[in-house]
Amino acid sequence: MSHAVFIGLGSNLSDPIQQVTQSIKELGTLKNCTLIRASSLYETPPMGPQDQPNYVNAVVEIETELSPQALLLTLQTLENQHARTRDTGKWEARTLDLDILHYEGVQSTDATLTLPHSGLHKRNFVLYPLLEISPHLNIPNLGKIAQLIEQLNEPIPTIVQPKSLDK
Ligand code: A4P
Ligand code: MG
Repeated sequence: MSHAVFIGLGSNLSDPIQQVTQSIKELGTLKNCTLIRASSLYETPPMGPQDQPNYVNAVVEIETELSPQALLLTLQTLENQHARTRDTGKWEARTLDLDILHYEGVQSTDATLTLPHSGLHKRNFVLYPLLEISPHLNIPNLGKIAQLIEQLNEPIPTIVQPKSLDK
């Protein structure tokens, strides 16, 4: 059975636009996954330590037959293929970060996989791309994306690469 899943992408090292563009393509070629939609690419100031470059962020929707845990492992493998290192402090610069934002029908408070993602409603670089690709999405226990944007009350980040029509 196939599930709708939303994934957040972020990068602020080693040509972030290319890192994110390339990994959107790679997400579309994963076994048991189909890329449904990809947002524009947004440039956002770093959340956390400020002595790091701006990020490029985007969100994609996929359909997958992978379980949440199997998908997490698959995404971590993809991060590693992008030379992602994990020996730095919290919220430090990275080549590629792939977070599962929402997995249809699944809620979990497990620290290894929290669903929906614990930061989803606090990040304008997640909410605006989500609104762009799925304006009617309703997140369990949180609400509709437009409402979450209104509650967060932060401006839309700058689009650095508009959504491509041929995705
Ligand atoms: N984990 C739990 N739930 C999830 C989930 N829903 N999706 C666990 C993915 N992973 C999840 O992640 C740490 C652990 O979270 C994993 O072992 C997994 O089991 P990580 O990718 O190894 O490390 P991380 O990303 O540094 O940790 P963290 O705390 O998840 O950071 P975030 O929340 O990803 O934030 N500023 C801007 N402008 N844009 C950004 O994208 N990103 C971060 C990182 C900081 N500042 C940013 C951005
Ligand atoms: Mg992460």
